[in-house]
Amino acid sequence: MNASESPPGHRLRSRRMKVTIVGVAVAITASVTVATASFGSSSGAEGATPLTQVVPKPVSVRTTGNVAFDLDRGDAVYATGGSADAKAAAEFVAGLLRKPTGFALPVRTLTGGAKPEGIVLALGGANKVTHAEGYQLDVTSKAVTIQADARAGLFNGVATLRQLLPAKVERQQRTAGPWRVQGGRITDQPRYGYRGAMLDVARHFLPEPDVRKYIDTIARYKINYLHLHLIDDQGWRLEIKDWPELTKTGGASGVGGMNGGFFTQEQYTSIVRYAWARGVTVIPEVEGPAHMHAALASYGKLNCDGKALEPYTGFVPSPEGRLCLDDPDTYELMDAVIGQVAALTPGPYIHVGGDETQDIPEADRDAYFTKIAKLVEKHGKKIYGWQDAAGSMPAAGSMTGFWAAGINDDRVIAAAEAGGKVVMAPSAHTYLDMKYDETAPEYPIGNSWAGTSTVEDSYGWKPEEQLAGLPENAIAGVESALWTETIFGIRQAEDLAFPRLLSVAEIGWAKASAHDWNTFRERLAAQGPRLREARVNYYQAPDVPWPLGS
Ligand code: TNX
Repeated sequence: MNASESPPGHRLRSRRMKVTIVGVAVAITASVTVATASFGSSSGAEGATPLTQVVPKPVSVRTTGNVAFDLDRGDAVYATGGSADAKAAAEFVAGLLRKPTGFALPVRTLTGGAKPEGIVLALGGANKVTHAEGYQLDVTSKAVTIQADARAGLFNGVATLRQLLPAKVERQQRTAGPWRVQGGRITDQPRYGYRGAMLDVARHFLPEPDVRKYIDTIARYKINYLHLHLIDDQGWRLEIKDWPELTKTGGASGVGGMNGGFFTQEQYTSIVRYAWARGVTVIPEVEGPAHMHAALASYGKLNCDGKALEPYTGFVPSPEGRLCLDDPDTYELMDAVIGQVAALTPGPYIHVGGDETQDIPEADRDAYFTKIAKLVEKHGKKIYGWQDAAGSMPAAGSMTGFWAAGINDDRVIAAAEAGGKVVMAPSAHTYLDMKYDETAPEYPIGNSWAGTSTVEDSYGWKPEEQLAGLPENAIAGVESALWTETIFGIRQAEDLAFPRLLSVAEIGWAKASAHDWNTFRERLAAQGPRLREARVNYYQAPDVPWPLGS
């Protein structure tokens, strides 16, 4: 519906009928009318979020001065006919908007001649967007049209639209409009195809609703991969059929003996589906050959001496958590785990760990990952591992997670030169478990071995400058990591992740020339009320000018 064309009195009249007995409310409504009348003639977009306020920053934004779109009761969400992807994006956006608006927002098929009123998800079409993740978003008085060439582009367009609607759109209860979007056009595509968020559910288990909430938030900022750290010394968090002790014994607790738990295969599948329905692909991590104390405590036969370890609840890595590298049982376990995880995961990658394996002789490390790589290939997936495993995994088609210079650098570079890709997750900037500041209110949550990290620190880095000699075209993208040794539950997780994860999202999405802390912190501040409305906990970092009350 048309904000600039529709008589403002129309909307106000119906609202006034609802509030006739509340004199004060009538007076407020009247004063809004005056405000709209006095400024509205020059701008039909009164009160709308500026198109420039999006995080991560879009490639190009053009505002059409006095045009705005108002989502109304009679509007629908249209999807290109015959496309399951367009329908999925349409269902997603309709599902988001129905609760706060109270509108029916039926999903309809887009037909050739008709001029739709509402939200349009158009796949393909005349104005081709050339990047698989790119989109074009056009706002006229009649419709918001998101055009893309592929599913991912549509979901990225939807993430942008969410931020252009008023912050109250994030509410879970029905709320009065207007649901106004500034007129104009955004044309956008990412710098990198990989924008990941790693979540450690092993150190302290985070149950399904917490993981879903995390997915909801990362999807708002166009993060397209959720890397789930499912296994570590302190906990085994995924049911593996025929190996019940892994979760019974290995999943019973976490750091400090707290927060045990695990996902059944059904729960894991439902997380994978939930993520995909929001444009996020799950990458499961099967750790090894170190950080495997939970498995070694679950089965005696996995230990070189045949005796099960006591479960480990310490904070630092277990000194005993190394698999028995020559034992066939080790590879029987890994075949079962990788096979089952691959079958449950539609995404292309399996992460195979490699954390803290530098003290394993290189030949042994190579032998282990050669066997693991064969299993990953046998089960139809691509291999992803921490930089410690670089050079031990076959380079072609692989992905390496870089977290600090000085570990295996030559092998990381050699793998990149031989066709492997590298994900940049420098711990000093992207490890979300680092404290913001030793004295900040969230203390004592968080680690500090990579230093403290302010929001500005999380934004102030360049992927191409982290490892001298790394070919730039080998960089697949960026990843933020939230390790949970110090974290209990989603509120603490969110406090550390937000807003810093938004910095990493922008570093990964926006082109290098667009990175600018001073304008970013303003756009970031505008996310405060949105996160608040969505009941996402975030740290009110002093380096960001949060609006009053957010
Ligand atoms: C490093 S860098 C780790 C994790 C810890 C984290 C704590 C890397 C691959 N591993 O095992 O949880 O530090 O900040």
